[in-house]
Amino acid sequence: MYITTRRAFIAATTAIAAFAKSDLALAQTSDPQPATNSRTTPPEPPVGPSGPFVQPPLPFGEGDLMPFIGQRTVALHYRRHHASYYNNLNIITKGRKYAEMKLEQIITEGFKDEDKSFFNNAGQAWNHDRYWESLKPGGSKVPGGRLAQLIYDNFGSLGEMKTKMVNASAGVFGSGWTWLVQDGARLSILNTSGGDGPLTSGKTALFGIDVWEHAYYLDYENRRPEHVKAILDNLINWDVVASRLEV
Ligand code: MN3
Repeated sequence: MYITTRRAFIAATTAIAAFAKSDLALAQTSDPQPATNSRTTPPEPPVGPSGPFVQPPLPFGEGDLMPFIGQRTVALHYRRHHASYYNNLNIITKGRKYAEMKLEQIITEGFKDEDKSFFNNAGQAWNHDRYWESLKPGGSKVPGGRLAQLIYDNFGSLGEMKTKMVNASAGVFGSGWTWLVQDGARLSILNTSGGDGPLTSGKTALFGIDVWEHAYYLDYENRRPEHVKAILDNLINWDVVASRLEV
């Protein structure tokens, strides 16, 4: 009994020491950022080759989507998750045919070849590029022009479209995305799994909401629909969404 307890004690103290050490390392490698909450801003991800794939800059400050998406969520999401897909791509495409391709081409070629690591990393790089672009602090209120008309024709109202999208997002099992897509005069909601997106089904992606847990867990815990609704009501850049409509 004594040995078991002592072993457990040693295991526990070793784990605590290792955790404290990694926490210290995290704090020491962090770059200075304006503090918008009490947690330390995460360090940059490990750097692979710097090209040929380059992660686009965020179109807003990391704290600008508050209170709907927290500063730490955006920092982790952009600097760790999104950056890692670019980093991985630069590593795995070295010397391969994929190094010469655009992201869209890697997604369609990688899908055909069932080359999942290329497909997933290019897919996630592309999905996130478009995700950040379609968000705007304060949103742009409501869609106008042809986009508004198409939403009306296909869903009856903007409110109904949002409700359908929130409900659909709850049905993504595990990690994935919920999209508003266009196919001619038809708009619809599409769920995709993992790093997949609308390109593989030939649909035009108007915008997608990331429903991987890393996108919302720090702010909303497991309340995914609440997060999706907050984005739809407050952060969508409808002007960017309208600019993606195919004629
Ligand atoms: Mn993500």
